[in-house]
Amino acid sequence: NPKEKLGKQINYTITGIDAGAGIMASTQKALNTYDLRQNKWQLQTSSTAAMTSTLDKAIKYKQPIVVTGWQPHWMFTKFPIKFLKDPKNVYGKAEQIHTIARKGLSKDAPGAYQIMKQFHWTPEQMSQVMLKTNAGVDPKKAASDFIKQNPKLVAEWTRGAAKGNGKAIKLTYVAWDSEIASTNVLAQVLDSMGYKTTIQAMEMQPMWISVATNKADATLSAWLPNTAGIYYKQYKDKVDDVGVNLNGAKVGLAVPKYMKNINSIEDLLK
Ligand code: PBE
Repeated sequence: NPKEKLGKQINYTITGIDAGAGIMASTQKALNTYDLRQNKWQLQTSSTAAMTSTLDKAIKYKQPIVVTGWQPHWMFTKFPIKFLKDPKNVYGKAEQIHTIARKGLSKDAPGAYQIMKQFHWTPEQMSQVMLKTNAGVDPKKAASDFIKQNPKLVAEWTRGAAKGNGKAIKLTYVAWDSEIASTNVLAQVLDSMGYKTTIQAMEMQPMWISVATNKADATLSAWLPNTAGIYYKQYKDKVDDVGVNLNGAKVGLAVPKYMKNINSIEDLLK
């Protein structure tokens, strides 16, 4: 019934993703900060795949829905959705994605370290790879296509870096679409410079632990300052923050654009 309050129409439910994601912790905070919890709102745990499929269905039938949303991600390309304003700044403004290496990598593999330092790209470039993967192309193939199509960029990433001569590099990542893209691209760039790179997907906490305890060489999956902030705070003295690999990421709540009256998180109480 479209005349009902929004909350009632959608069972006071925000459709979320996996429990370990930073965006879930931020959304729990938002439920408190905006008094949503008091007003019956709750956050549903699911997965990125389930969330985007629920969103897809809602949009097909023009039904209201509120989801945890972030960029870069193909959801903003495929679906007509908008971020809700966050006047109390729970999610933070822009996020950067950082490359985090184990301490000692710069000495043990200076060439690989230099490539990691020089590896950064734009949300548009990352989205090209993500959209391909979302369309069913194997992530490795999507990454190698990107590399073939962007020789100048790859030359900037590898400029002046020492060759690997078969040295093993272990990258760890969380299997988000964005990091599947960046990790596969960097792995192939490292291999093209003579490194032997393996990539391993993990949950967020084990990933940070493996870099902090020298079990992995690096990760490209650190959304900061907010989304992975609790892990960064915990491990920052035990890791090497190499730098930003992507600028202009964003995290928040999102709704379809046809929800014209809902433009801010505060509007959820309407
Ligand atoms: N994400 C994508 C992650 C960071 C990258 C927004 C789902 C998170 O919430 O932890």
